[in-house]
Amino acid sequence: MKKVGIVMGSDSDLPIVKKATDTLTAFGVPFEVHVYSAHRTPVEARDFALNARANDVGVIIAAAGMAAHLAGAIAANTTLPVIGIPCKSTNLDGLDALLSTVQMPTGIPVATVAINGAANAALLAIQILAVEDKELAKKLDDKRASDAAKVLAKDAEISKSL
Ligand code: RP5
Repeated sequence: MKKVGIVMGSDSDLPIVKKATDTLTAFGVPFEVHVYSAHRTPVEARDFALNARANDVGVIIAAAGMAAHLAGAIAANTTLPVIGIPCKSTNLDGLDALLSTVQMPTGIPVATVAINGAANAALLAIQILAVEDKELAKKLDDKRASDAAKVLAKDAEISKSL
């Protein structure tokens, strides 16, 4: 199976990114994690993107806050699918990162998840890998079924109590 390559702009993003690594671990999907910044370490971020396909990466997740150029900068240097996680920071509640991640110019797409949406970023990465992997697709179906069962259990509980 191909790996998911995860890049975050700062180690301060790790508490958010952890939800992605936990999700990938739960699905048994291999990943590698790096701290590379589009602004502070542009050369390393670029090299990671340029070499990702050769390094057996199938999908990239890029997480960054503030003027979060990271996912776009990575996407500029690879044709692997790139999923951007806009991270919430103190001043603008993540709106800054959301807009700079989602508003990519035509030709360089970034699949942007919600602010701090790291679990969904991992699930989307898994869904991309599952296009060619029936076993992984089955795990996704099982998770959907188990999530639905939890909601229906809550529905039954609430209906009974009110
Ligand atoms: C971004 O700036 C990082 O992704 C992080 O979300 C934000 C702040 O970084 P630190 O100053 O905490 O290292 O590049």
